[in-house]
Amino acid sequence: MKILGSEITPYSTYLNRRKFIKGTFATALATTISSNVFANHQASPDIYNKFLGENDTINSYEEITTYNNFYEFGTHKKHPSLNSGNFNPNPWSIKLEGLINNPQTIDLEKLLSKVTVEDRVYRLRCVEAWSMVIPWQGFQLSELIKIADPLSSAKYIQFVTVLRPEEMPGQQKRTIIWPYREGLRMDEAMNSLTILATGLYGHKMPNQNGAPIRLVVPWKYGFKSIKSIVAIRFLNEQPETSWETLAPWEYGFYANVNPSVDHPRWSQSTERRIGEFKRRETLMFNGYEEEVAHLYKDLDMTKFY
Ligand SMILES: Nc1nc2c(c(=O)[nH]1)N[C@H]1C(S)=C(S)[C@@H](COP(=O)(O)O)O[C@H]1N2
Ligand SMILES: [Mo]
Repeated sequence: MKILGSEITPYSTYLNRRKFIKGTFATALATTISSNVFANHQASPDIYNKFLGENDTINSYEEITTYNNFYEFGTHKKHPSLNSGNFNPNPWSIKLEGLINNPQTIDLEKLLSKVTVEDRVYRLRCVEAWSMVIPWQGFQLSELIKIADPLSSAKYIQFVTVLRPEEMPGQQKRTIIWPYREGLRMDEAMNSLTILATGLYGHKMPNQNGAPIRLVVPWKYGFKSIKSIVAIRFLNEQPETSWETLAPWEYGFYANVNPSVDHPRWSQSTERRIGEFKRRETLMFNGYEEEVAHLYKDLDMTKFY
């Protein structure tokens, strides 16, 4: 696979890159992406303008791959990049189960031949009040849901991360209940913003970012975007999720980015964009209000945080 220059960027080039406006950068990026390993990958520069605001610049490859949350490899931001070298995500398959017409274990390569992998640049807002802008490659979760063909009784989806304590040193400690689990309501899962990402910056997904396939739900706090998924379950009840189980007063099932609902231990009204000094105002639904606000018109968002 072609190695992007950004992986070995000298400091001066890196500083220059940060100044690029999104349009310029997007064009350069799209050219590189055309050599992507995925045969069905479609690079489209327009997507960058479609998903980002005027003030957004894409974070560097270094930032995105060395400042991570992935407790399976440790609890510090540097741990995932330092400790994920022994994780081998090849080959990979995903079990589709529960209230569906087509239960199966689907090989990832086979799945990728059935879906449309495309570029999506999204803001990622962590509940810890930092954020980044990440150029993903992925496909809409709705495409996988169509393959599974859910029964009308399926109202929720649960996602499960792989359990491999021998390759994931963090799983040898009892920081959370393993494996990591997350969930969405069916309409959230079907929303066109919700993707399963298989790469970033034109690379296959790095281990520390959730190789080989992870969820990205850009209007929710980062912990909803579960990594290294091995099972997807269709359920008629709201599923248990790792963080809500651990501390329900701090982390809700919905976890919609909301500047007016604070975390009990800190404010959510502003955030630190990685690479910037001045704090930013946090946007309702992380700036994706137009696309998703209608999903919650009947929900008390202070109660269902
Ligand atoms: N399996 C798993 N998925 C996970 C996590 C984790 O610890 N384990 N951390 C979450 C959190 S809190 C965030 S902010 C994002 C971070 O994604 P990134 O490292 O690619 O930026 O991953 C989410 N997905
Ligand atoms: Mo997070």
